[in-house]
Amino acid sequence: MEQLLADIADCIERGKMNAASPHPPDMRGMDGADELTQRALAEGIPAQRVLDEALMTGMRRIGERFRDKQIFVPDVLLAARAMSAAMKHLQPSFHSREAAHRGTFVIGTVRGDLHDIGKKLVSMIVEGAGWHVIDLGTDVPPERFAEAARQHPVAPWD
Ligand code: B12
Repeated sequence: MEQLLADIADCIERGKMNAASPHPPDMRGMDGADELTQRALAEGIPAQRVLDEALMTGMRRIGERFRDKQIFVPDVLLAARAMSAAMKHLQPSFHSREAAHRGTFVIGTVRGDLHDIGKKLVSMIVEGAGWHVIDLGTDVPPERFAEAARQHPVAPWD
């Protein structure tokens, strides 16, 4: 179990998305973050552990290496792709069983900013807690946030 989580973290760090992805060359043909995350969940490892101990570990390491100028933007992009491939398998585990929605939650990444992994993660968890999420995407100007708030006014009982 520990080894599988460590392997997923390595795949994120090295940008190994799935078995079909040719990058990195020394991992060609091996399973990637996509397959290993599915395997971890099938083996009964809780989604929260996969997230905390594998995916976030890989992203933290990538962040440190990027900060220390050991790697560059393309490497980070590959890691982000691997992270997204893994995250989609966690979504059902965070999904709410409640039928009633608590309200509407508008989210987006501010203008000039393209980072969206944290936003997707927050959206997934908020949605799982019973909110209807409107994701405005990335590089969103302030007017679009204001417009979305106008279109989805807070209900008097909220
Ligand atoms: C992946 C990444 C990228 C990818 C993004 C891919 C994508 N699709 O998102 C790419 C390669 C595109 C990228 C580009 C750049 N990046 Co970058 N990137 C990162 C990296 C390594 C990881 C970010 C990440 O996804 N973390 C994982 C997620 C899950 O964590 P998170 O974003 O922090 O989100 C959590 C919380 O913040 C919170 N949260 C997030 N959103 C919200 C919203 C709400 C409502 C709430 C309640 C909570 C919440 O919850 C999340 C879960 O815990 C970070 C370093 C780091 N360690 O953070 C740098 C980092 C953010 N990047 C940085 C920089 C400088 C850049 C570039 C300018 C680099 C360049 N020279 O071009 C460009 C900017 C492009 C742009 N215009 O936006 C800097 C930012 C410095 C700063 N403080 O301004 C960082 C910190 C790296 C560094 N140390 O220098 N990057």
